Amino acid sequence: MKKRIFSGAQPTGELHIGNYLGALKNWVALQDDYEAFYCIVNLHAITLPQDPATLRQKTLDLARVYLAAGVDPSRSTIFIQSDVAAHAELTWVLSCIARMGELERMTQFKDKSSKGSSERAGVGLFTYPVLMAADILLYQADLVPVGQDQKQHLELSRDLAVRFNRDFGETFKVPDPYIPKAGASIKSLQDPTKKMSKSDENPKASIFLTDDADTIAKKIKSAVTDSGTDIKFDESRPAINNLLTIYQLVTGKSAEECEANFEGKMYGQFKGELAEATIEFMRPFQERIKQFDDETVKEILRTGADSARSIANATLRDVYQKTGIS
Ligand code: ATP
Ligand code: LTN
Repeated sequence: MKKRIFSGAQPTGELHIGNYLGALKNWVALQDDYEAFYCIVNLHAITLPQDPATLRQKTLDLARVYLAAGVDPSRSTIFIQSDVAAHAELTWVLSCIARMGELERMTQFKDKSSKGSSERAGVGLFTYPVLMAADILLYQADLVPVGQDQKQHLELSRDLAVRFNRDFGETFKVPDPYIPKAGASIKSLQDPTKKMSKSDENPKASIFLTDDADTIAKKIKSAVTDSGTDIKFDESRPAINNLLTIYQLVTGKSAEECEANFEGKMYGQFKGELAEATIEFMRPFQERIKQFDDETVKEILRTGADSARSIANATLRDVYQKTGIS
């Protein structure tokens, strides 16, 4: 029996190369060895205000991104979170064993709830990580491939699984995170101390998956660099470190090969080669994304929801049984 993986992304904003290199790329690689579930987490999306028509469109667009990136619906299950009601139901049960204190410590909540004032923050934003735990635990996932920013949420999922198992008997698999060594936190091109983010108001900070060749080249050219001239992996020079990490991941070269390639070269030449390699890397994805029409995508999502539902409902039934809710 293959082990299971579960992951998801929110259908908000446009995906960037950080999402691709930190998450999607690994989703595609892992589907060879694991039984994979890839979810479009639209219930998470509404923890911040969304325009309904845009959300509906982005949900479909994100499924198209998964497919174009290489997630194969004949091997992996792709589905929309709200199509499987068990996600919301298990969230309620888990929220009854989660503690205020552990949710208050989540750094994403602190960042997204207008800096420190929880008075006006949505309750959904606060309980966001509990919904994420429900996503994962419903499928008895062994492994969860995510970027570094999700590590803390994953630890909470593990804690809730252990607590439930202790209180009600063995029910959930305790999932392990899968955080890639390189690419787990791609930084903003304009401020390498911040992660590249969909919600960055400066469009030059991120390379979006839909950017054309010219835009990619311009963004890389205007990326900030550090003082010094060496093009080497060096944590103390975060800008070059970030650009070199992108180069390494889009070319598939080893760290040593990357450094050797740029020995004695100037930043200008490095950026030129990085732009070229990034454009080449994105090209097949950008060709493929045009191939999936709405009807095909909807059909894949319907089939995906059907198979997800049968697994999720079995776990939920067990949970209700054990907690006396039946
Ligand atoms: P953003 O901050 O860009 O809105 P998010 O974490 O809210 O990102 P999702 O689309 O839900 O966005 O994330 C999908 C996946 O991409 C997650 O596994 C997340 O960890 C990963 N990810 C997000 N940003 C980066 C980044 N800069 N580098 C590497 N991985 C990232
Ligand atoms: N919070 C995640 C998205 C997400 C997720 C999940 C990832 C929701 N549920 C379950 C892995 C497993 C984010 O990246 N913003």
